[in-house]
Amino acid sequence: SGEEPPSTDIITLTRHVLSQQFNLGAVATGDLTLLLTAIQTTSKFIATNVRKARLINLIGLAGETNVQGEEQKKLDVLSNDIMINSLRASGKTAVLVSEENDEAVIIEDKHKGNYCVVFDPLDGSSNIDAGVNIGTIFGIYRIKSGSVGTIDDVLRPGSEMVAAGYTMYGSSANMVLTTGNGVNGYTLDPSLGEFILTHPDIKIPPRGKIYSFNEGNAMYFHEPVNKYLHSIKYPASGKSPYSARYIGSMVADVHRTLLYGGIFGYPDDKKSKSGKLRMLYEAFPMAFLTEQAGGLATTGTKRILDITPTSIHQRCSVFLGSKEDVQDLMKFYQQGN
Ligand code: AHM
Ligand code: MG
Repeated sequence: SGEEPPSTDIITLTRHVLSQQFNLGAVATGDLTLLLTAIQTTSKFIATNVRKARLINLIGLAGETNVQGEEQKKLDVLSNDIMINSLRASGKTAVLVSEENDEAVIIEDKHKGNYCVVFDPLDGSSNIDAGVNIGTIFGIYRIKSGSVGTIDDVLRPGSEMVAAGYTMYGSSANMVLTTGNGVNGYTLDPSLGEFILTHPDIKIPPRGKIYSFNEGNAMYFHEPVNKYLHSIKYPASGKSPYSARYIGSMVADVHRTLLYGGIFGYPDDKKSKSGKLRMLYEAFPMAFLTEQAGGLATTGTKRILDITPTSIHQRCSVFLGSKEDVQDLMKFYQQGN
């Protein structure tokens, strides 16, 4: 009896990404690995502060002054600041787009690198006060050759992203990442301060049993969506209806969809003409991860990753998940035409 000795061959995120980059041979300079190291640091910082916030009641105090007379920052502001500072300091970025900033951040020459990062520093913030899972979402483009770094480097189809991922802050912090060669999940080991490979080569089941929509919007949904939802709630006799699961935190809803299968949707509707989710830093990264895990991501009629955005905070309709479930949904759109 007694404890098992610890493994002395742990695969950290950095080791894993480096090994994948080695396989690319001459193409890899290590720059992407360094950039991902900066992103990991921001996720560790945010994970720690999400936890602390619950203890020291940081939440909701933005704008008020504490005993030292310093301004308290809300978690989303804090998360945005750490990301901008770390990404700039990495020396690997040229353009940053954040949900928290109206304008893109163009990195000055001294710190300029070859990558552009689009991100939502803390998504699902309406869930913070209830302690529900929240997350950071990011996508990475390489600047176009010859470019000095402008918003044109990010107004490109999602299919041109070189990497994308998210970190979910829950009972543990989980980072899920693709560099275009499958999807891997890593869990933060707080004692080591390292993300460790825990979910290698994530594949979405081809069909699931769960649907994840804010069905409270059904009165606004377009007909194909309501017909699809009806079909899974009232299936042909002998079949079981789907289960509903909706957290309202995209990272958590997509994380469950990647692991268990099923369909997540945030459609455009009669009220929200372009839907709610942001194309660059919500839809694209999640669509990239979903496709890399063997699933599909569509607006209902178009592959999400094929769209070319025309502005950085543009929204789009999103359905993603198990291949067969998303195909079933798309059939209702085809019938509607
Ligand atoms: P946010 O960026 O303001 O946090 O909004 C994005 C979030 C997503 O995490 C989630 O999928 C969606 O909004 C939920 O919206 P709703 O509350 O309308 O269902
Ligand atoms: Mg968001």
